[in-house]
Amino acid sequence: MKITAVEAIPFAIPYTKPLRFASGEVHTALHVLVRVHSDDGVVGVAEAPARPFTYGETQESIVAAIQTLFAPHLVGMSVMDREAVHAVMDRTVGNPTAKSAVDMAIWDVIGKTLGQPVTALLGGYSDSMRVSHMLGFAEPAKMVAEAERMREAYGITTFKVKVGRKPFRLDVDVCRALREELGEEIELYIDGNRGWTASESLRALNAMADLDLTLAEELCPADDVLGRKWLVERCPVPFVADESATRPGEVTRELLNGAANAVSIKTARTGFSHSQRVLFQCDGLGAEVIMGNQIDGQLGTLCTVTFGAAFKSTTLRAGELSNFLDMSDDLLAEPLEIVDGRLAVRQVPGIGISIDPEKLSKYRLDQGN
Ligand code: MUC
Ligand code: MG
Repeated sequence: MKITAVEAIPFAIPYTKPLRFASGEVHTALHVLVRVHSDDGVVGVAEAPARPFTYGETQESIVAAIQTLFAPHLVGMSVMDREAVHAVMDRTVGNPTAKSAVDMAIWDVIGKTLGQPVTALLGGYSDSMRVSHMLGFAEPAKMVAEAERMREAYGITTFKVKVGRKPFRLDVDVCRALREELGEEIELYIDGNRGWTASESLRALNAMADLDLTLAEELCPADDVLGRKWLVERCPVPFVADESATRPGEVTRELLNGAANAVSIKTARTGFSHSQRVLFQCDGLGAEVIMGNQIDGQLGTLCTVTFGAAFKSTTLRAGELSNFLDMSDDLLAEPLEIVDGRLAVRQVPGIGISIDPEKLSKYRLDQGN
């Protein structure tokens, strides 16, 4: 079970509908496919999405970190020695998606080697999760139309609305239009990606008091320390830390400082190993969790549901598992399917990622394509 090679393959797949939000926008999935090979001939697979606006990582920096900083030390280590693998990678600060893809690819090797689904090794709680769809910035009528299409085509009834533009009237109007057009049955929550100030956030929350929002995520920057604490004390629903709580230490700090009382878990940035730490911290402290989306492709989404379905507390809320639907294509040989608003885990050894070789050669960027 020794690691013999770690590959980092950059690829680019355009979005048919770019996702826009307060801290950036994504037009092309510039991701890195990570493959960990073991001496038993097993190959584990995962992907790292470059999110420069959130973590400062680019596609090039992810490839470089894996190839030059991590791989030379990982080759020769056992895939079972996950803590030792992390100790090696954590000598380097940052690079969360690069580290997480390596972590998840290693879990994939373990699952395939043992003949067990990774979701079962992690916790085995459920076989699927309810899906929440993120609605990126657009004109209010377009955001309503997208939500209607998602409900119609996939049975999705939970929506995370990107806010953080102008609270009055744009963001508030979008949420109101969604509630009025889609009715009482849908669940709505908001994510500001730090776009509002603390006082704007509270005004907007008050203006939406009748809309039955269920969560508020990163409405203002966590670095506005006093303003953020003031807001969280007054927020009528759980306040979710996303980009302010990207690793276990930050999660503890944000929760104990009163800067949040719920946490978004993203396997793209904490893999499976550190997502466990984040989840168990939250469980122990009594903070709610939600499985978030790092604008993942199908590989990343499969990793999210693999983790999210494995535990009770991650299945209490719908996971953000549908934005791959806006990509023009993907690398998976068997595409993911959302049916009746749910996404199933794959009950096969490993994570269940099988790469279509033709698609990989079409989209990879490292072979003169
Ligand atoms: C989200 O929940 O914020 C957008 C930026 C990012 O870091 O993740 C996405 C979705
Ligand atoms: Mg967020």
